[in-house]
Amino acid sequence: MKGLLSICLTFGLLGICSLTMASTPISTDTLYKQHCAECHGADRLGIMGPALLPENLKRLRKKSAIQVIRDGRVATQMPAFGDKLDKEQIQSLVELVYTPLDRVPTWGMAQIRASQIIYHQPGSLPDRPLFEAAIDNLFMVVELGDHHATLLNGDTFEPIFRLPTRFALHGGPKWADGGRYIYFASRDGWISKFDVFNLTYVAEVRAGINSRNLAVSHDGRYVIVANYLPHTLTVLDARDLSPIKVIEAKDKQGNSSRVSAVYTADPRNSFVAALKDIPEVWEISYLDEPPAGFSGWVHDYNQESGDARKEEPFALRRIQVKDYLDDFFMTQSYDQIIGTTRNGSGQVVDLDLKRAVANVALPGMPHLSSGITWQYRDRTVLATPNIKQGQVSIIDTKTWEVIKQIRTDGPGFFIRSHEQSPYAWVDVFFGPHRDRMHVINKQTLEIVKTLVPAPGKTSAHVEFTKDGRYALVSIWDDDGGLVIYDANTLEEVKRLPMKKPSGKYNVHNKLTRSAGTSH
Ligand code: DHE
Repeated sequence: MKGLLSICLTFGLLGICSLTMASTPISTDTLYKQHCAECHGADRLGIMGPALLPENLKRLRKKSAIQVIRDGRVATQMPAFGDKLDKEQIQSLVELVYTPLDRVPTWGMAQIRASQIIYHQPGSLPDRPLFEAAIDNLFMVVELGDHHATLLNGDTFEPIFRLPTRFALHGGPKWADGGRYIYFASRDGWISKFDVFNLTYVAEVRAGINSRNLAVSHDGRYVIVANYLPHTLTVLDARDLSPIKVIEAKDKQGNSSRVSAVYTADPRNSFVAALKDIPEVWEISYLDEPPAGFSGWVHDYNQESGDARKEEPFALRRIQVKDYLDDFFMTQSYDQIIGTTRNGSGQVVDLDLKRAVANVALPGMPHLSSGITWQYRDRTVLATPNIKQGQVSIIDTKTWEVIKQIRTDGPGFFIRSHEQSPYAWVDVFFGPHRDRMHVINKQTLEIVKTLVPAPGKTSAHVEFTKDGRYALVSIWDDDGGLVIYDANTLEEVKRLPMKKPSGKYNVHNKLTRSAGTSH
């Protein structure tokens, strides 16, 4: 283009040339490289953004895909391109992403195993921490700005160690073994196990090409990873991340699905996973002897023989649900899940009864793991913000009635509290007031204070210290940080500079399954 411009200038043909330049179509491949590849990958297999392949876009009609490119996608990092791309260019990109790849790379047991890196064999490192701090009040803070994480002393608020992470971590890292280890997951499928005592990674493996999240069984034996690409769940040996099993996410007819998310249901000794393209929830037992009602091996295979084997762990129960589940929370007793879909409907699914037992009115979609519960008068309520509308829904977990909608200054991602705190904190992640943080009184269900921790910068995601006395807020900016508040007086106590800190995770609150945070 530059060459053409200089010829035009040289020969004084600007009128003709500008016409030529304006009408020179930019190829779809170039458009994709310019606007999409950085997040979705040059190969369309996903990096920070999801994989853009027909098999992963089954639920998105082309008309909606055009809208997403033009206007952006609410509650994701997908921006609007309406001011950069014209109608034809958007249409051509849509055609591209619905075109199958010549070859979607296989990511099965062999590839996963080949990707495994063991830095330290299990049991080879000392069992005493290299630093002085109460282990159960440590925080891990994920800093998205430069792909690092900071291990923070939760008593002194002094950073202990800053570690590089894989590119674009997402979702909560999971603590294990009383805080000795923590497992991270990146959007491009890497799972990393970090030894907190020795301040070093011990193992890594790529469990998927485009992954959602990970869960660790409460007995500390297994890590499971939910994948968008391929359509699988990967089970790993928690000791060194060796792959144990790849479970294909398929219904009985053989239709495959992305996996929305997977969590551990500790009291049930099982993992619970929601499928995104099949209206089923799966409960996967991690007991050696699967309990009654579980069967498996319809679509999974064993690493050695390639055959299904009944006697292995990870037997499966399929629960049919009324609609696809994009997100879900579990109740504190882990017997019911509250599933939501992008179109805004909510359903309560009873894991024992194996069916949906109630509908919940949730306008828009809450972000996964955003909900918390507390005791309100004689009942337990569930509270969740909404990534489409500026409101927090307070729901009675017995009747599943919405007892209050608290209006906020904009849609929010996370609400957090602590058993010892009278307040719940909710962010305003989107819109002109994204620098605000509302504090809600848990007994009056009113906003009692709106904080602005850093004017003009998004403040989001709160986590409490072990005793609930302090609340840590992220300033979601490359030049951001943590602001620590006294959780009772709501006065600022300390500020720590960090690079776009996203979530932060306290050992005690996570491992004791505090009702004020996600698990
Ligand atoms: Fe998240 C948790 C899905 C967008 C930051 N997010 C989760 C989890 C899921 C999920 C499945 C639970 C994982 C876990 O902890 O085990 N997130 C989704 C989406 O579907 C959505 C809406 C679209 C997408 O991009 O995939 C989405 N999430 C975002 C963001 O845009 C955020 C704000 C920035 C980012 O990192 O991409 C974001 N998500 C987070 C964070 C958690 C999370 C910080 C962990 C919260 C916690 O306290 O546990």
